[in-house]
Amino acid sequence: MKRRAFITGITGQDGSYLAEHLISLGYEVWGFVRRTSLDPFVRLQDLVQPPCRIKIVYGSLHDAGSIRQALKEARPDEIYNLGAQSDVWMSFKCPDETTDINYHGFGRLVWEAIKLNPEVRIYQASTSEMFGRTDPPQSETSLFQPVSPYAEAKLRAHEDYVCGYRKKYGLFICSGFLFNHESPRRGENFVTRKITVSLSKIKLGLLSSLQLGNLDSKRDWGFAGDYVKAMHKMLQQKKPEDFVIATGEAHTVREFVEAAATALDMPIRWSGKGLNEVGKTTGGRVIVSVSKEFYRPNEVHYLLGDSRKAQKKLGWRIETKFEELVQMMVRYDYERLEKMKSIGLVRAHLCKKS
Ligand code: NAP
Ligand code: F7E
Repeated sequence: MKRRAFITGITGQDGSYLAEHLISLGYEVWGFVRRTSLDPFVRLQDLVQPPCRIKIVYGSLHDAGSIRQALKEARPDEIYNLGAQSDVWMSFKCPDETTDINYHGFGRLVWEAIKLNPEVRIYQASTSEMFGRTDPPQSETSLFQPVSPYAEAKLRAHEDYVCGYRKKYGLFICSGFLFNHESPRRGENFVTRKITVSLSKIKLGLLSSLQLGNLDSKRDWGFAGDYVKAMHKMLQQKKPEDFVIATGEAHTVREFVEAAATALDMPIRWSGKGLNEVGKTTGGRVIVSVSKEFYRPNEVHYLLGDSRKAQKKLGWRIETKFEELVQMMVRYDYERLEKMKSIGLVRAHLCKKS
C-alpha cells in the first residue's frame, strides 16, 4: 500500500516542492488548505490539473476541529507541518496571529495526530531564525536567541511539542532547522524574490528603481527544491532527531543584488553609506536605494549554517550553488515578465511592503 503523507502549508513554496518530491517517491499526498480570497493553488498548477495528483482537505491551523476532521480522512503515516505565518517582518505587526498559527497551531496538529495514531511520524518546520543573535556558524548545539515574534513562536513550538512531546510520549517527531531557502516560487515579500522581480522589471523598463532595507544582513541561501528532500530523509531515520539544513556559505543582501544584476547583464556600482547608499548602473543611473521602511525593529544580522550532521547521518547534499540559484530565479522572472509585457499584462510594482 502507498504511504500517506499529510502536508500543512502545501500551497506555499516548500509545500509545493515537497508534494512533487513525495509523489515522485510513490506517496499518496494529502494537502491541508485554508480558505483564501484568491486562488490558493498557483504553485500547484501541475498537481491539481485533472487527473488531480494530490488530495485536498480544507481547514486551518487556527481550528482544532478542522485539523481533526482532515486527519481522520487522510490517515497519514507521515505529517509535514509547513503551515505558518512565515514572514518575519509581518510577525512584528501581527504577533498574536503568528503565535496562534506557528505555536498553538502546531500544538493542535500534534495533539490531534497522536490521538488518532501515536505511531505517526511528524516533521516540524523549525528555522535558523531561532538562533537569532548567536554567532555563526550555527549548528544543532548552538544557543537559541530569537529576536522576533516569528522566531519566538517557532522556538516555543520546538521546545514544547518537538522536544517536550518526544520525551514525554516517545513520539517520532523532529525539527529541521532550515536556513533560508529560495526559488522561483518564493513569495515576493522575501528579499531574494523582491530583488529578482524588481531588477527584471527595471531591465524591461517597467520599474525605475528598487528600495531595500538592511543591505549588510547576511544569510545562508539555498534552493528550496534541495531542502525538501532533507525533510523526507529526517522522517526515514530509525530514531527521531533534529537537523540543521544549510549550504555553509553566507552572502549579504548587497551581494545578492550584485549577483542578480550581473545575471541580468546590468552590473551595479555602489556609493554612499547607510541610508544614503545607492546602487547605480555603469551609466550612472540609480536603480537601488535604501529605505528605513524596510528595516526591522530587531534584526538577525548573520546566519551561516553548519549542516555536517545532516550530510553524515542523512546523506543529504547541497545540489544547487548560490550562483545557480540566483540565475534560476532571475531567468524565471525575466522570461515571465518579458512575456507578460509583450501581451500588455504586466502590473506596475505594487505599493506595498515587501
Ligand atoms: P510560505 O511560502 O509562506 O508558505 C506558508 C504556508 O502556510 C502556505 O501554504 C500558507 O497558506 C500556510 N498557512 C498559513 N497560515 C495557515 C493556517 N492558519 N492554516 C493552514 N495553513 C496556513 O512558507 P515556506 O517558505 O514554504 O516555508 C514553509 C515552512 O518552513 C514555514 O513553516 C516556514 O516558517 C518554515 N521555514 C521556511 C524557511 C525558508 O527559508 N523558506 C526557512 C526555515 C523555516 P496560504 O497559501 O493560504 O497563505
Ligand atoms: O529577509 C533583509 C532583512 O524577509 C532576509 C523566512 O522564510 O528565512 C526567511 O526569513 C534579510 C533580512 O527572510 C529587505 O532585514 C533587506 O535580514 O527574505 P527575508 P528572513 O527574514 O531571513 C527564515 C529562515 C525563515 O524561517 C522565514 O520563514 O533581508 N532585507 N531589505 C529585506 N527583507 C525583506 N523582506 N525586504 C526588504 O526590502
